[in-house]
Amino acid sequence: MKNRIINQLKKNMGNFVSGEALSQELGVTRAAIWKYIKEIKEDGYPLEASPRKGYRLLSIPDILNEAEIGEGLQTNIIGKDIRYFKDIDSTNKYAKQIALEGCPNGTVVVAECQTEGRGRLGRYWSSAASKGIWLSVVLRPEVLPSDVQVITLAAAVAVVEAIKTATGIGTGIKWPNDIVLQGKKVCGILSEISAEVDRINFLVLGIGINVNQNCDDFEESLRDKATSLKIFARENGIRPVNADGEGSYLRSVIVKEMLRNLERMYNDINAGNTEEIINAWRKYSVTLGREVKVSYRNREYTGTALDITNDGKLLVKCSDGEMLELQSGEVSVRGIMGYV
Ligand code: BT5
Repeated sequence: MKNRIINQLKKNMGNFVSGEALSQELGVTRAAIWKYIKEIKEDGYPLEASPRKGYRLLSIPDILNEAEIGEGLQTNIIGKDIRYFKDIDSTNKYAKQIALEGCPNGTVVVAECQTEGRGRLGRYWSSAASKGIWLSVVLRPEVLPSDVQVITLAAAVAVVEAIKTATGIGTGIKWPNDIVLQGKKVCGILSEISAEVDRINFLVLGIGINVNQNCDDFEESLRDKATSLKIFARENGIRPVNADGEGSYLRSVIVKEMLRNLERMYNDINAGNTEEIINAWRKYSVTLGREVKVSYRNREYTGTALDITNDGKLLVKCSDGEMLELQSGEVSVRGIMGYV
């Protein structure tokens, strides 16, 4: 009901809608409308209330709730069920919990703020309130556990393409799945899997995108390695599209694009078509063709990143001629010339 009221207010943006009209249109009492309006205000919608004229929505806020993401979302599986939180410890943690309880394939968990956002290997993920996209998708893919890496690569491609479409900004992928802008990280992806030997129970794709942070929204230790779309646009004189007058991007536009891209690729992967995804990944990669340093099984190697395999492994030709085939998780790869 709340979403229906929000939609009515949006349809009449800038104009008053009376409580009477809302209650008649939606078939609930005036008292119920009043209760929902109070909640909608608390959710952050800028509403003006006039005792005689009713309620007026002044602008569309940058909120990632079901009403904003769900409206015009062009998917059939991903995001049909959206769980929205103002605060949560970690969207991945919650997503794993509901996946175990049997939530539908494609359920999206999204939060304005994470108090315990996590990176890979238990590392910390900075998740400033309402400045970024902190989101997890529960998937139940019909592929073997050994093929799961391709889904993580697909998520990176989905993010790069969504950012490009929504903002015009071109980003690059650092293997396996960091999204970077001028050598700084703008997005990280954490995929966690529950599987048996020959079957995936579920996969949680956790995606963190820095959208509207200013420099001082990042902890000091991150300022030289993290950036946001807003900082990048400002530093490069880019006129923001899908943004407010302050240059803050509407995060829901990026989310919708990303979920749509992800679903397209998810369907391809289930149908066994991964070639296009791998090729797109190659196109956006900032790792391939570069000199890299690799820490692998307690040894350091220097070499050139040649390619990725069809199941997402990175091929590195070491300076002594040895070839390495690297699976994410077991290695750390650093560019020799900067952060690739
Ligand atoms: C990642 O890990 O890059 C995966 C991050 C995934 C975050 C999402 S948000 C929604 C979902 N819920 C979660 O709890 N997590 C996921 P990793 O490659 O290990 O990178 C972590 C490192 O990136 C840290 O050690 C910092 O150095 C750096 N870092 C932390 N916060 C950052 C940020 N906001 N932007 C850029 N770099 C950051």
